[in-house]
Amino acid sequence: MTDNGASYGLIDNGAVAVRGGRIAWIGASDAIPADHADLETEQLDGRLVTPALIDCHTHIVAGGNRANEFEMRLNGASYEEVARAGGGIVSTVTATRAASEDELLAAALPRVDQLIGEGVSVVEVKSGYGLDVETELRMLRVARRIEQTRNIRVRTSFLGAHAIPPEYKDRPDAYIGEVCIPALEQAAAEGLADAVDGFCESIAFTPEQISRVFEAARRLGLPVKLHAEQLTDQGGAKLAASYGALSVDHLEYVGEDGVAAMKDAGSVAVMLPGAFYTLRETQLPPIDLFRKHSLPMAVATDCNPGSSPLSSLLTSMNMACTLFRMTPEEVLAGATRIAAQALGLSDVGMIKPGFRADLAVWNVESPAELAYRIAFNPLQRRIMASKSSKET
Ligand code: DI6
Ligand code: FE
Repeated sequence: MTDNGASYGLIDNGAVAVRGGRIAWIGASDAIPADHADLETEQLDGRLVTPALIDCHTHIVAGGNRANEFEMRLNGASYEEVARAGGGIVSTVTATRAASEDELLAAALPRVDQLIGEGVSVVEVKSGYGLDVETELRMLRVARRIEQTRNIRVRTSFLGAHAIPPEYKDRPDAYIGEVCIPALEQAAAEGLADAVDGFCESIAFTPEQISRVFEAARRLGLPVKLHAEQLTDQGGAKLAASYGALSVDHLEYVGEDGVAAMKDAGSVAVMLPGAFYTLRETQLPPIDLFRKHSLPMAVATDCNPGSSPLSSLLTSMNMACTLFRMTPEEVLAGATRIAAQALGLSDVGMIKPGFRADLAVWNVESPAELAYRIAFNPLQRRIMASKSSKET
């Protein structure tokens, strides 16, 4: 899966040597170096081995669900009627505020387990349904507890600038100053945030408001990422790039100037076809522009109760092919090597000496099968050698 390598970097009849939870060697099975002869061997019987998958964009910790408004809309209710019935993102905020840490954890785990069952080794988890200091921190604590409860690695993103809570309606600037930035400072002080995210959109925050949050992130030494150009072009990609963003996510409405700025900044474009599908969006992200600028593309679930109630990364990969016309090789890189880059991780997402030995073993004949089937999971097993052995 290296950049500009052979197709998928595939090795026929390959072997991988693992020591202390790290990849020690990879090559042809008839060429295993003598210094690995002492290792216990395990036959995978011709199965495909890939890096374990990485879901680099989720809102997997959230209270309640929005099946009722899904049903209301399909029975003809208007957006206003849904909103009046307490629907939309605010309903998830209300349910999240009302839930205890244990309840939020219990609700998240079945979704996490589905990802693990598909060979996922790292999941990114955002806050953003608390929108008050206490609940934003609670969401991040739950995210950390996922890592203690399950054999998976978690990266957290503070997303206080996700929506304007009802008590700050029409006062977004006051929300940023009085709630969002203080919550971020506290999250950073408690080591709860690995990155800082925001939602730059006509229905959320302006570039000016987001840049106040990013200035705070910079002071705290935290990397940034941004939901941008999902519904309209607000110039969010350029703003995020000016802060050296790890990734800019969604991007259906991004223009070439935003793409070029992201390329210069080394940012990843994160594709979220689950939200595109659920919202029945028609504006496609400009995949050809990303290719033209060699902008790395990741693929993630955006697992959330509103716009993407999806906890299958394999399905996201299928959707990215069928809806966005990405290639099966692009989506596999997008859910491994490039997803790692989107999280600022440099020792996962490839099977490479020194990298963590987190692998997925698949019952398929070719890698394209991973993205080809719909709602079918060919995982034979996931190997998480790096988490089970002592980290050195
Ligand atoms: N973009 C989205 O699609 C979700 N958040 C975001 O920033 C929507 C979240 C929700 O509707 O609950
Ligand atoms: Fe999102």
